[in-house]
Amino acid sequence: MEKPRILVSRKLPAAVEAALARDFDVTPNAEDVPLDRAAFRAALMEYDGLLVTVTDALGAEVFAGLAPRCRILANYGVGFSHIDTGAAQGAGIVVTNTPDVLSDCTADLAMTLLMMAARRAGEGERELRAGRWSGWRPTHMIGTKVTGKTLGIIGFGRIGQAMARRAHFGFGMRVLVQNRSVVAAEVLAETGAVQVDSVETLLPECDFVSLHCPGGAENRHLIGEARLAMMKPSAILVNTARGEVVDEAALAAALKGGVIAGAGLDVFEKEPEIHPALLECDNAVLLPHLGSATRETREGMGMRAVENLRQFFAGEAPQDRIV
Ligand code: 8YV
Repeated sequence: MEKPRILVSRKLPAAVEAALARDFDVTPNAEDVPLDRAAFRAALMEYDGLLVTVTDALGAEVFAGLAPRCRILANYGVGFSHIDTGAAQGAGIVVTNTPDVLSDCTADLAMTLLMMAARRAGEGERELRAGRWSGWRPTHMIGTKVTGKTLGIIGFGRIGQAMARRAHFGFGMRVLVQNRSVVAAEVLAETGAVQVDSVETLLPECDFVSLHCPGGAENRHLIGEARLAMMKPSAILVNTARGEVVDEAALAAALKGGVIAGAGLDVFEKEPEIHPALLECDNAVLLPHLGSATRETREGMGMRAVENLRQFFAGEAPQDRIV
């Protein structure tokens, strides 16, 4: 039997490309340049499956009017707001993602951003590298203590829960969570968290707020001018979820105007473009979407995507099917 034809949209870790090649007729992306809309439309007609990433804009227009050969989009990543899953489903295409394997590393990075913003690590490194450090002094670059403070977590899925464990058991933090559904009592007990009824209840209580909800239209600009104003002037906002969850223009204005004290961002509204006003904020720590960027996790994500493809083409239900 012929192997299914799979197009891989970006260069993947070598171990993942080797695993894919065992079971599939793979077309890799050796140049590692993102495909455009026309290339995706052509690929949908030529391949049995596509392995895609967050840099692939797969909106409804990509699927419009096609009767594709492609039957599965295996997304390399847990977030899938770059895919119009309804349009994919309408074209007869199954969509899968890669949960679990990236929860620890993404939560580690959220904690990294929280610590960097609290302790002004980005500012300090910039000062030192620029040759501007004049030496130790009692009042130099004073940050804020993390241990024992209150952390608010918006979105309490696997990554939010991993963040809560780190904050509560590692840093003795009080953890409040807001989630669209009721979180089971045993999950709250195991993560040291307390659920509150709304974002509005959570924000004024917290010294740090970390976003772990999905992106997409439903959460677009969940944090904007009005909700930033509900936070403490000393508070720090962390976003490792999706850029669109935060109104970047409003955030930059809040950081400049002292409405909140700092921010740590790993995701942006128009990646890889960064809002120019954010670049002017010394109290913002900005990272280039590194949440899952460890060797272990990137390989784990790849193996999980390969497993979804294998299951699908073996006629089984892929374990991480979204639609
Ligand atoms: C991935 C992410 O690297 O999994 C996600 O949702 O944001 C990242 O960790 C990215 O999505 C790769 O496609």
